[in-house]
Amino acid sequence: MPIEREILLQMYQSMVTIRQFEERIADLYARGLVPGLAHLYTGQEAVAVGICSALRDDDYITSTHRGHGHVIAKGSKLNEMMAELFGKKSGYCKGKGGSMHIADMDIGILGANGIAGGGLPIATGAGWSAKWRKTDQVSVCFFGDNSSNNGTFHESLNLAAQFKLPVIYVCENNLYGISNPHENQTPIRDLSVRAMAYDMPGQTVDGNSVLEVFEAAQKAAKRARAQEGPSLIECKTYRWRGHHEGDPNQGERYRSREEIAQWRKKDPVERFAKYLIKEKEATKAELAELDDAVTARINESVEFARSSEFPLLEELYHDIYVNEG
Ligand SMILES: Cc1ncc(C[n+]2csc(CCOP(=O)(O)OP(=O)(O)O)c2C)c(N)n1
Repeated sequence: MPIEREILLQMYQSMVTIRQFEERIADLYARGLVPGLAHLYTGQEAVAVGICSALRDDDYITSTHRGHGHVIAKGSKLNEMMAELFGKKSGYCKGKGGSMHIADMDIGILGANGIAGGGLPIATGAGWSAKWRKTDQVSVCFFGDNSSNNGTFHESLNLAAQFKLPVIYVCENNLYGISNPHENQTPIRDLSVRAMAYDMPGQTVDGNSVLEVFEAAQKAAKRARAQEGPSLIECKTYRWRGHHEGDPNQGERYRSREEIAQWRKKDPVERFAKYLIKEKEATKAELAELDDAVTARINESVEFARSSEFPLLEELYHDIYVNEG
């Protein structure tokens, strides 16, 4: 079925927002304005947007240490995100969490997570809760190729398959775990074959094609809502920048400049823009206008973050423990 123009343009806008948000973070980080760690998602935008475009607002996602893309695609607020990255009081976690701790319960974002594979049991639990409550909500778990070697991956998939939980496991295979290439950490090439061990559908898709990812996500969401159980989608993609901004590896150490250049040619954002123009869904000028509107939004969020206050030292231990009394 053809996808409505409005949805296509929303997808484009979301991809551009992720790209621009992160480009700005790279710059702000280099200027020393973003404390802590920032793991950028640049190059992987089609995965987050393709998956989240198949979800409802009340569906759940869990995210990773490389989480800006996932949470923007699910609809998180840019001002609060930017302020959190600046360590300001007006941020999602009052400035005490930073890049890896964006959560927004109102729109089903159950949290980015600094623990590799940490989101897998959380998404599985959310799926179980939805099944119990008979809400037909879907729970999506984003995780990396390296994290799929953790015990949490196998325990979660086993549990979800056994109890037919409405979960979509989305493995973003960006070919590296920190500096360790895929072939040095995992004996199989396509991680989607692991689905077979848990009797669920497994599919490998081109993670740089937002439409291919979207189609796979729609199928998996339909299956989940029909109580038919979980699915595993592996998206092959690439991260353009180093593991984090303190490791701006651009080809000197564990991967070559040529490899990075090859993947940059497969830019998911540019590719989608070309598709929209070719299919006459938008003109070049319309897309440029959209890009400018996104830039204005990002500028606004930087201004919001800059002009916000840092939390007070006396508040250091506030909001850390739940008050059970
Ligand atoms: C349980 C745990 N083990 C190890 C680490 C250290 N660590 C941080 S990121 C990372 C690699 C993650 O690679 P992958 O899951 O492929 O995600 P990517 O960074 O490629 O997006 C590791 C091992 C961690 N954060 N948590």
